[in-house]
Amino acid sequence: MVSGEQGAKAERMFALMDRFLKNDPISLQKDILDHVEYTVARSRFNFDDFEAYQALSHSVRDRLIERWHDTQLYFKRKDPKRVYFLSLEFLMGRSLSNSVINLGIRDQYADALGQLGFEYEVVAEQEGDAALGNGGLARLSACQMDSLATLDYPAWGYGLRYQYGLFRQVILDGFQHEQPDYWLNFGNPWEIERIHVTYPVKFYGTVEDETLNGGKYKVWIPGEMVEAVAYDNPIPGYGTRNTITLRLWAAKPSDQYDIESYNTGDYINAVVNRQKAETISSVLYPDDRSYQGKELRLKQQYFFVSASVQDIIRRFKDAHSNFDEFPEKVALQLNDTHPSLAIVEVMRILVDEEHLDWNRASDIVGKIFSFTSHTVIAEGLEKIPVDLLASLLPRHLQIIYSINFKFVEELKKKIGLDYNRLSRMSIIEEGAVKSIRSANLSIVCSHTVNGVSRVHLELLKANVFKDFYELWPEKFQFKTNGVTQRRWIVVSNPSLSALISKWLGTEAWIRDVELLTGLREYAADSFLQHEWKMVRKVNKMRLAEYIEAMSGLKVSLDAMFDVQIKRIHEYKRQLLNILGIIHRYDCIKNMEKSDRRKVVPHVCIIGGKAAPGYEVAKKIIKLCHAVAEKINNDSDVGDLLKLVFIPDYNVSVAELVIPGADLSQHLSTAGNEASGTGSMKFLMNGCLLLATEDGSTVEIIEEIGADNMFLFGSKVHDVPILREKGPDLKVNLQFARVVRMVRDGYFGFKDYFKSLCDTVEVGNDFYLLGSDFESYLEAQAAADKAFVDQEKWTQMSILSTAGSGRFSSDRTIQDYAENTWGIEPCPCPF
Ligand code: T68
Repeated sequence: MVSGEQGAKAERMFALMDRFLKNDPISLQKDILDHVEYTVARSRFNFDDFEAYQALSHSVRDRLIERWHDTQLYFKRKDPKRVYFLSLEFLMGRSLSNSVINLGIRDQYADALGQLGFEYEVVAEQEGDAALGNGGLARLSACQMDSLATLDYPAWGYGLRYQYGLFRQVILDGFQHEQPDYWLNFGNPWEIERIHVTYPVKFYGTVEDETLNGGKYKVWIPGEMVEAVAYDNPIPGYGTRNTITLRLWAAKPSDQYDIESYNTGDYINAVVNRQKAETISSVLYPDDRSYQGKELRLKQQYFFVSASVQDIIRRFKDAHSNFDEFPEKVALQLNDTHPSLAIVEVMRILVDEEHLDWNRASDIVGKIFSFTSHTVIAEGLEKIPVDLLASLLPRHLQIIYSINFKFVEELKKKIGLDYNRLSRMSIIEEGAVKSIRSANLSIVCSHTVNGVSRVHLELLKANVFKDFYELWPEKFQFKTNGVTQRRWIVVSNPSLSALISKWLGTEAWIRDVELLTGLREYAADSFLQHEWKMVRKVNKMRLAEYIEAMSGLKVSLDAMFDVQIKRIHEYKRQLLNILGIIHRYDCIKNMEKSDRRKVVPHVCIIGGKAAPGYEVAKKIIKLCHAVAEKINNDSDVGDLLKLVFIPDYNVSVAELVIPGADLSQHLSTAGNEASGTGSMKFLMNGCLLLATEDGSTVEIIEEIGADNMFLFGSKVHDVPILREKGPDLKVNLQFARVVRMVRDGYFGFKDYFKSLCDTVEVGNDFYLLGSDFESYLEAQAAADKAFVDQEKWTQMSILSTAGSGRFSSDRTIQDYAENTWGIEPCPCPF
């Protein structure tokens, strides 16, 4: 109820406000100049591109905040069931262009800047990437946030605000070096620091018993306390007022603790120690497939889930007093096992702090959590050493033991005393290092377990989660990944976007991407083909300019731009690509000069980061440079073959490279890539795929048709058989020859590459490069043949875009919302 005085105050405030910020050219120009003067503190008569970016982004931020406030207020009023998406990684990339497109004011801003003498593209280029993640998993989280906002779902993202994002890759003499990414150096206009939204997070200490009102409870007396401070990043939806929150937590020293140490007289050391709290959110772990059992990593995981869970429970309690309603209001999504301690934290708060009895708490937990796995291999599953947990989170270890005890007791009733199976399914792994199996904890306590493609789910059911699948088949589902067409077509490829809208006669596909299928009927239309080719050519030109600026290498636009960009991994087989390039080079060298005219020229582009401790991956990067050095300087070859390594691959580099690619390669050994999302971005941009039948590619084939792709290699079910069969005596001679060239030092660094060559020798070739080589070369030849017929190629390119609609994160998110989280859209009215 608003009192008379409050009402009058509200009236006054309203009168003072201009209601909504205006988007006409003069208002925007004034706004930008005001920010130049008052926010950036530069003269409005003298500011550079970077300062223009700062002012522009603050002006956009103001508009985001308006919508964000309205959305949050509306959610509060409506109190719908919300989904909370917990992820240790978000790879957001740049925010400016995405925001102005989603707000529908890109052109207005471009005009306003133009009037002030600045070029929008140049100004937008000033922004650095927010790289708070490693690879596919992290970029998927970012795409899903965009879809959650666009589809009006009442959602929150929760993560960590690392001060250092994913390392910058610098190449010196062909070797990868890592440099810290202190991304907050120049400020970050896309976040809002919420100094009053803080939670204490406890670590170490002891657990004691307490009796209260006749009940017996556990009390955790912490040995260390850290403060979690919220940083909110507004995420605007497209074509809607809804703007949701990505809340990232930063660690700060806590004021509630340590009074004692100040009294010891060692003031300086006490302050220095206090400051150490900040290390928790200081740096992102750069490994994307392995766990290391490190204390800092565990601290990060717990820190972020504890703050998030406290925040979620606080929000629930603001409007409700009975926890039985919790599952009607809250869905918690675990993005891989990294946030799995959230399960234990909810149990701890419900039982120890809210004093619910165990069964009731456990029933609530079982209804709210869902878990998505992103891995296929058993070695990729996270394990937390029990000793580490016992010291860092003593109460959580007790809770896990209790969960496990009850689970195993139930299990015995169902499966009897099959000790092998019981021990495989136990949350606790007994062994040299006794550990908690995070995946088992997540499966036992979630109502749904999702895979990220159909093949992935099949693999989970057959291998790593087999025992659980047999116990609870209904828990297991899959939601094939998708990517957002807003960023991956509209932002990164504006001319293709305009062309699509022109031919479809509508921009509705930006929200309803299935409409892209409408392009199919024009795929053979020569006018569309002509325009399509022009757009692609301009994008290739942009990429060629980038390559030249970066490496000095001039590349021919008539060549096929043949791209493989992704994290460097043995299973992703960049080595297969490089060996294929060596083969191509070798063929050209050994050809009659007159035959060279028939060769389809290739510009091979490889980019990606290797985890700092991953030696084999680093050698692959060096080999790529060594081969490039030889080929690019060989006058026999000229424009027929060039090899470029694009350093420091990240989201904004991808936005530039993908629209300019003719062919993109996805070479994982079948059964190793849970889904793969890069291929979807290429597809949307009309790039043809050369791929193994792995992960989501199997579903892509269904949409695009195998005829419009270049498929090769062993299939998922062949791989175990091939591995079992052992060394193939009929080694492919061409393969043996190219490996031998590397081994013999044809590209230099003979000793250095020896161990890399060993990884693909007969009997040692775990990722089956040798077995797949012949069929890889055939697929390459098929791609070359298709490229010669540009009309046909363009038709295939149009059909690729037309068939890409199923791979939008909008579809994935809608499926999650309806079938996993049970939430509904909550569109904020204008
Ligand atoms: C990727 N996983 C999958 N993991 O490899 C890819 N892991 O097939 C899939 O498309 C994508 O997830 C989205 O589902 C990752 O990216 C990690 O980044 C990671 C990070 C830390 C620890 C383990």
